[in-house]
Amino acid sequence: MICLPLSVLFPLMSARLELSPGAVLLPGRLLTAAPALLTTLAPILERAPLRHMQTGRGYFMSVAMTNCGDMGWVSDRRGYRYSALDPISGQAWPPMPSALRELAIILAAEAGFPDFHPDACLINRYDPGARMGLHQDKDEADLSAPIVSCSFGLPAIFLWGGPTRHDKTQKIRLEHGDALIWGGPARLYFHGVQPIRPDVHPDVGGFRLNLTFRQALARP
Ligand code: MD3
Ligand code: FE
Repeated sequence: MICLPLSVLFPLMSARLELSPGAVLLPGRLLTAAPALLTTLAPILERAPLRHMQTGRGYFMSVAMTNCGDMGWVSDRRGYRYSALDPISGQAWPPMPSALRELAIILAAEAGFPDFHPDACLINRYDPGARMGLHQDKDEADLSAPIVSCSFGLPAIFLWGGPTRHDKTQKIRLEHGDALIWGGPARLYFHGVQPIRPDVHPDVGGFRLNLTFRQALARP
């Protein structure tokens, strides 16, 4: 009986692509964990349902969002910010499940950020046609902490540019099970997501889910 290492049989599971300094893609890194991770979301979505948030300009986002953790990212006519309370329920966001928190910490460490303390997890659901325009993530207090992103379900074309809105963008396909960690010099790069093509993912369904783990609050 010939026994090959898993990393040889499944090279995807150990691949590590540095997109730019501090931005690391781990393709397929979440494939084995995906079913258990997605299971932890059900009670969160019950207590803090996905919703289309309004922007400062009065439009509704095509991506449906909610949060878990001590803090959650919110947008309304007053703008973007982190809030300890879900504006729909007036209650705290559901706690971040320890399995999710520990996973995010491991992924950050694998990408070279050994001191990550996520206190917020933004949950994005993209139905077919949903997109995210080019933006920066800069509402977090400590921009030296990375953002850890986990993609599930339908694939997306992720766009990433540079430090200004006008920098040329590059495209990368994010698939079910991919982890992407953004930190270091790339932390303030503009990025977005092209409209999701209608299709059905066999395990997840007709949509894309993206979890982003963030350190929203400054640490003492
Ligand atoms: C690059 N989400 O929620 S995740 C967002 O696929 C967001 O749902 C996208 O952008 C999504 O803010 C992209 C990958 C990601 C997350 C944070 C970043 C890329 C980033 C922060 C800085 C630069
Ligand atoms: Fe972002």
